[in-house]
Amino acid sequence: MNQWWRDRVAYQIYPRSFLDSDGNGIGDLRGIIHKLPYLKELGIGILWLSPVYCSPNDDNGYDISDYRDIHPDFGTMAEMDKLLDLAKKLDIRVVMDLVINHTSDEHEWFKKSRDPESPYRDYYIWRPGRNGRKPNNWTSFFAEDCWEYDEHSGEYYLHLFSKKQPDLNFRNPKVLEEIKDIMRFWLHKGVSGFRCDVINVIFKESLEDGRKRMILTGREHYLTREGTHEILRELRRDVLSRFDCFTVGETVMVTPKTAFDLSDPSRKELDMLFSFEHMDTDAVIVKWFRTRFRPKKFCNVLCKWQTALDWNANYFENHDQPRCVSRFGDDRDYRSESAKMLCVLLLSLRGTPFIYQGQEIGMTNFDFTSMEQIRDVESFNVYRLATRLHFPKAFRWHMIQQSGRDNARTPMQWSPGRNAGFSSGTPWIGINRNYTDINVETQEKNPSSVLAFYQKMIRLRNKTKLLKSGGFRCVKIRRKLFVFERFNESGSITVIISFSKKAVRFRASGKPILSTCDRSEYDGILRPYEAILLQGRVGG
Ligand code: TEU
Repeated sequence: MNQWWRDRVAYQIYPRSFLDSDGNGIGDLRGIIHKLPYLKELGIGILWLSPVYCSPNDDNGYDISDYRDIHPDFGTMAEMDKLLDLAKKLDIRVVMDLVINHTSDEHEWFKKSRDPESPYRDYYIWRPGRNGRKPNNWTSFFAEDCWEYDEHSGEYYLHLFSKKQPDLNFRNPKVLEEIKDIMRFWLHKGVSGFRCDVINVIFKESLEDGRKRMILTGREHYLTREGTHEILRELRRDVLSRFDCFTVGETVMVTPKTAFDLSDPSRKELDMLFSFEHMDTDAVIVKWFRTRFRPKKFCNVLCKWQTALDWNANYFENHDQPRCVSRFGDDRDYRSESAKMLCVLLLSLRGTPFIYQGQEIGMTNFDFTSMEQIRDVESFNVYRLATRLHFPKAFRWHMIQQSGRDNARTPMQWSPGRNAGFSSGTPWIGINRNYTDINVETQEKNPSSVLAFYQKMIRLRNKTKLLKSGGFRCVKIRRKLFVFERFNESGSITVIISFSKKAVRFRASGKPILSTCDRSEYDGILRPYEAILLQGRVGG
């Protein structure tokens, strides 16, 4: 089957914060429909929607209570059908978020499973306590316990995420059949694939105690186990292979080896995956303990993955990560320059590039000043744990400021007008006050804006076979300089990236194809945060 997903640029929408059409302060489907032409103009070919299903929103939709219906805050199924129809007309392929490691505790299945006699009991992982304690010593992704006691049924249930996100039991074949039906429901509606949420933890090989760890005690019993591979192959065989679609897995803690086993075409499991190693280079042990960003370390990891896998899903930010211009660039003195540099880097790598909403205008981390402005369950749990551990208040807030997921969840900044053009009502979360300077409307009028550059770079990538399917070769990595080559039988392009706020010397010949500084010649000196694509190999 034609791997069309390798030729397109993908864009992720976090619907809650994208565009509110009815003034309830929450983004919705009609807002997305209204902006599909904007995405077409940007050059987008794949659109990934974070969950829009029914949900009590304990984890902003990643806790699903009905996989086959749209949350009223987002709109109706008729509007979803309209979105799919218009996207198809614009040749934008829509991908849904498939969150199957867990459901909401308000899903019908879970409510029924609380009755020990129910046929749904075995849809989840229920266990009695052990000598008055929890069934094992595992810890959760959200800095809390991962067993919740249910008075009604006298047992504990497993939740690797929040206690309102009970884990499904994939040892039960009925669960897998339910998931297949949900996938068929959306594929028959015309979606072109799925982003598979934490897909490599779904099969729990054992519920034995884990080796005590700082992070995720117990993970050796569920991280990328053979049972997960078997499930992925079965989903591909029984469902996905019958549709023109693809899957991209969100796969935590994968290595190049385990990533290969999950995503190499020969394995017939996932078509590609989001790895995390490059997103962990500026942290110690866990993302909450940030260290200084080191471009050399970051680029070495990028090179490692570019050569380890035949195909990567490349990303620098998403709804769980801080804004890349704040993290990997310089959002104070060189915001525009470093945002454009990161655009060239992301769109020149081999693999499908994923852009997150707002990244194309250089949106920055939030300017919040207190926990009252925070909305994310993960941040609340981490702040509570840090308080219990007597971390100083200033450090607790610093952790949230640097690493909290709400950095990426403030509303999309459409205009310098009221509420950044996001909503006529009160937004569900605060808007960054820099919206008066950083917004789509202002940048659409400026040919030197970050948005204008993203359009140029995406257009270049969409028409350049070499950038889409060419090979990758690392040429040079220095403390703040990254040079690599893309090549195929017809030629090569040298990509030169500076992470420095100073001028950097790097001798190379070749005609500039595109530069973040609009150059027609390259004189061997890179300006601050300049990125440039040169025709040909380094040194001619
Ligand atoms: O995220 C998986 C996950 O581990 C996240 O906690 C993420 O890795 C971490 O926050 C790193 O910043 C997925 C979804 O992307 C996330 O939004 C959900 O909260 C989570 O699964 C549960 O569904």
